Amino acid sequence: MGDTLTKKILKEHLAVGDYIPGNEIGINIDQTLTQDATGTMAYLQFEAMGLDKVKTELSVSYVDHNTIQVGFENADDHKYLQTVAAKFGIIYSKAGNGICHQVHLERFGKPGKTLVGSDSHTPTGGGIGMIAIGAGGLDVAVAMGGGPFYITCPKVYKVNLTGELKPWVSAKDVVLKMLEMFTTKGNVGVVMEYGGPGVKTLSVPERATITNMGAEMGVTTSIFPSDEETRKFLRAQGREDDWISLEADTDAEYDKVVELNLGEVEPLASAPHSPGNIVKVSDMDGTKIDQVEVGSCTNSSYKDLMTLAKILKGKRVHPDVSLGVAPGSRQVLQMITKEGALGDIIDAGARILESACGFCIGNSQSPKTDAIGLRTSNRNFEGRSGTKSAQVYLVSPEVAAVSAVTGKFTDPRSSDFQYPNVTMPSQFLIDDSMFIFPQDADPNVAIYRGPNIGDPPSNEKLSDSIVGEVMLKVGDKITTDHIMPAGARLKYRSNVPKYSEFVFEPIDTSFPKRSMENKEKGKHNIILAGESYGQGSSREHAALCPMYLGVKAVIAKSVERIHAANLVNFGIVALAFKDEADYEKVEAGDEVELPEIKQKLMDNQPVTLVNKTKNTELELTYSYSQRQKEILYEGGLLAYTVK
Ligand code: MIC
Ligand code: SF4
Repeated sequence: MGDTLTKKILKEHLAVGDYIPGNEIGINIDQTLTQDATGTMAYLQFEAMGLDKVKTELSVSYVDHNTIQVGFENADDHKYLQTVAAKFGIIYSKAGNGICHQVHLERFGKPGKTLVGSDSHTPTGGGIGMIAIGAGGLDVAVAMGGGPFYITCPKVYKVNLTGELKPWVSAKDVVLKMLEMFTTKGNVGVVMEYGGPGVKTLSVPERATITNMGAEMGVTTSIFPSDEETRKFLRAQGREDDWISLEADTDAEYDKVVELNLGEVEPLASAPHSPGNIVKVSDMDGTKIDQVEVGSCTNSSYKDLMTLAKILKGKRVHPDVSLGVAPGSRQVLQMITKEGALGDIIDAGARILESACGFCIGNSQSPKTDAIGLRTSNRNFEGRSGTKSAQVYLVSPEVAAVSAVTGKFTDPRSSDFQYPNVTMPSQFLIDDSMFIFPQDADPNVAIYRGPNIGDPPSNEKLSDSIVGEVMLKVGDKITTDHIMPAGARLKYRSNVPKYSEFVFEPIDTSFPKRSMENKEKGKHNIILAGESYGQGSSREHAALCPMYLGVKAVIAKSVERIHAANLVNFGIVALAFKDEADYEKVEAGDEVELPEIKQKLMDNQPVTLVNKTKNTELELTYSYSQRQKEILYEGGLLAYTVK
């Protein structure tokens, strides 16, 4: 029996454990990436490890999230990141150079390599044949220090692509179709491996759109083979030497095979408020819209923006619509500028935004109250746009562009617009002048620390028993945007005490104060949740800030992969109900105890939840590796790593 593509790469990088799906394995990491919003904490933690240099083949620090710079905080963070990069031998990508995933694909992604990034959309690199995985900043810090990165050895699903996309249907619709089939939950521990004759019909940036939004399914990552199309892309980026041919063996065995005929995909949209709420664009046809935003790491490539420009050429954005356009990278912006396409976009009445995350993370372009907005990004969680009542639909650049002109949701197939045929360039414009390459690590660089940069908070060791109160009970699919909002609050990422004032802000603004009061009384805080807790981003602050507020345990029906790892990393125990119906038997405000939890973990015994308010006892389960338990005993990964 042959190997899947995933197995080939993982086996070559295996550092700890046996390749048995479901087992914990440690893999060697070739490349890392960070972005500024998660990066400051990752580098503070890297500094705390006391190493003099990163140990990876390549590490890049991107500045793309917090580029608004209202107040000193963002700029302080950027300077900190720049000096840390110089000191430890990391490439620094300045603000304005573009969104980490798009830029990484263009300039550094290499087939066959492993990449771990402190951002959940790191799997974008799967479009170029990498095993690229999103993680919390602390895991990335450990990988930069040369430590293995731990994952559950994945199950591998094959998505057999056949046929070819019809005009007006794009890669975005393919991944929306995947989301319709697989939904946003229940895919933990899976890698989606694309194969079949349809692969060659998709360019690398189109493949990257698909692997990017695989993150919304909760999979470990998604990957495409590296073929002649990959070679063409790398050649056009002046990097043909980085190409290798890589594909699954023809007799590889998969845990599941699904068929997807590209020719049968039609324009789709994610309806509010989940990327998994898939509707047909044709069913939405005619709905009036207020805002259109084109950009984000999902859809901001040269091809995406040329498509937009061709559709807009000679047309006007509808008077009731605000169209914002954020090119994914400086390379894209330079190319559409030199080719005159930017002029067509401006002539049509678009607002040109910085090459950064911007609207996608809700730090700008918040729509009006009750607005209906179309966005080419990947997440439409309630309130993520900055406007709680806004109804955000996720669509392809084609649907976005046509609808911006008509002023209503429009299925482009039934419109009068001419289909824009965009060909991939044989040569991209290469100008790496907004990277700062450290020729070598310079131990003499002084690290700049503005007042926004605090120390990473520490935790105490796991106590023998957890005794406290259920501070909050939440339902299913709570995202990290609910736990730790970004948008306007993003600028406090480097200041944990301040950022902690906003934990669970969209759900219960009293949570931080109540939790802190309890903590000061010496009580432990416990969170109760439904299914798929911690969906979405990799932000470790969703574990770190609750830790700061004295949260010791999360009891949930299920927890998503990256968040589950972050909880371990910050010494918060995650437990599940043996019987899911028991979720109903515990309420916020209940006084509870997890007696002798430490000993129970050591002995592999089930944990009991003693509910003193209701006078009941419930059984809880967990599945931790020995390594994870030891991290929990130490109170988190940093303490475990430096001990
Ligand atoms: C996101 O899209 O939610 C983010 C902002 O990129 C996050 C990272 C963060 O919170 O800084 C992610 O996807 O991991
Ligand atoms: Fe940035 Fe949005 Fe991509 Fe997150 S999803 S990395 S905020 S563009």
